[in-house]
Amino acid sequence: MYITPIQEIFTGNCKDNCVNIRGWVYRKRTSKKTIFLLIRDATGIIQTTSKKGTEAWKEAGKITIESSLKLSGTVKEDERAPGGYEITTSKIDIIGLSETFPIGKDQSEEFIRDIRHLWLRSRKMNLIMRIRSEVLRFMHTFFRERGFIEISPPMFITSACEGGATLFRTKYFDRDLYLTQSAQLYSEILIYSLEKIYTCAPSFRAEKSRTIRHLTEYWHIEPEWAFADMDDVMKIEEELVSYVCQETAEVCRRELEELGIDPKKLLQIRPPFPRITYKEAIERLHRKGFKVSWGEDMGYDEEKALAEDFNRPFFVHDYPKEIKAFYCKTYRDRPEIAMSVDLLVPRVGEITTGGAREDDRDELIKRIRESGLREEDYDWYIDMRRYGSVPHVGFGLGVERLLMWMLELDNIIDAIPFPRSIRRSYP
Ligand code: NSS
Repeated sequence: MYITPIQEIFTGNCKDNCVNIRGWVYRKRTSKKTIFLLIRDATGIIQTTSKKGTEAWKEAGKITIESSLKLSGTVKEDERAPGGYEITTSKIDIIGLSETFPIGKDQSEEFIRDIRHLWLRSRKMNLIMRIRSEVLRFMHTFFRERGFIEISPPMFITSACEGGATLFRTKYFDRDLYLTQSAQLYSEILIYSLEKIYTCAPSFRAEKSRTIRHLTEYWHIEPEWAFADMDDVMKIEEELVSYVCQETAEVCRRELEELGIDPKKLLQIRPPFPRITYKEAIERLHRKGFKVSWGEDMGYDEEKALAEDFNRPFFVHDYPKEIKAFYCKTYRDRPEIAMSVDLLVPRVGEITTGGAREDDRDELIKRIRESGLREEDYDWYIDMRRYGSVPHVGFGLGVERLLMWMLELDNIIDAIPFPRSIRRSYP
């Protein structure tokens, strides 16, 4: 028996046909002569009517919100129905009757977080998860079309990439290891063989504060490639973000509109993105009344305030080396400046960090020592620089941060099915 996906009915191709659909009861309303069931499947929601006196009416009477069912009937065009089509029901087979579904009018944030396993059925989460899947696909396509090879990095690691403060330590047989914060150091190994690689994997950060843009487990897209410079990093980043926005606006138009997002907003995202130096960023912030001084890192408030000047994605580059990681290359004529670049977007702030990697062994050792790290923890990383070192670059993009911006989400937790934070690791 062919099961028609609900979305297919709205194409108009099923008009006056008998169809079978399968799904869950989304809403139920009873009038004197008709029971209206809104049925949802993975693809959409359709209204069905069961007339008094029929077999279908009896079953429709018994059925409860969120029960699963198979339903057969005839597709009718009807202006009054949501989406312009409804099904006149001839038969209902209840598959699994639902107890009283706890998500009704009470949709307070705390409650919804407690019952994530049920909230993921909501229309909002259905749409976000669909778009998330497509966004990931677009990113894979983008890199593959440019000759980048996907590699799978380890999750258990021996030393920090992004500082000890956010490392998760974990028992590993008779010793301790850490959960990865970034694939970067391992990706750098692979460029000596494959030249252009990327990873799509989780990263873990022991973020102790709860914010709207931090998770303890997030998905990280990280390309790394050889024979490239800072300009190449910014070019690829703006092309990637623009490509993902364009494709999403085209392919996910229906989902975006249902979420209340105008696809035109994403279509406007095109390269080149404005570029300002860290120095200029600090000057702009001073003019806005911020007290941040040269050498200090920018926080969320500063990033948001800067973003108001642009109202679109923009780069901040050339940071003081003290506030950037040990692996950042510095300018030979300006050793206090790191070749590091962040991509910032309105409302969310930083969505990527990247730049050039120190490729000189002696300079790298100096930077490791200056950063208060132990050389022996980075033996293999330093060792690579002895054998045909090359200028190379890379960056890391937080998938949930990107989605948070694109989909205008209030909180990063809605960009991932099972968000982890200091307080939440359930379900
Ligand atoms: O720490 S980063 O700024 N940089 C790195 O990890 C580099 N090793 C990446 C690289 O060059 N290959 O993190 C990169 C991005 C950052 O811009 C955010 O978009 C995202 O990762 N990020 C996060 N997203 C969600 N939650 C948390 N806690 C988080 N931390 C970073």
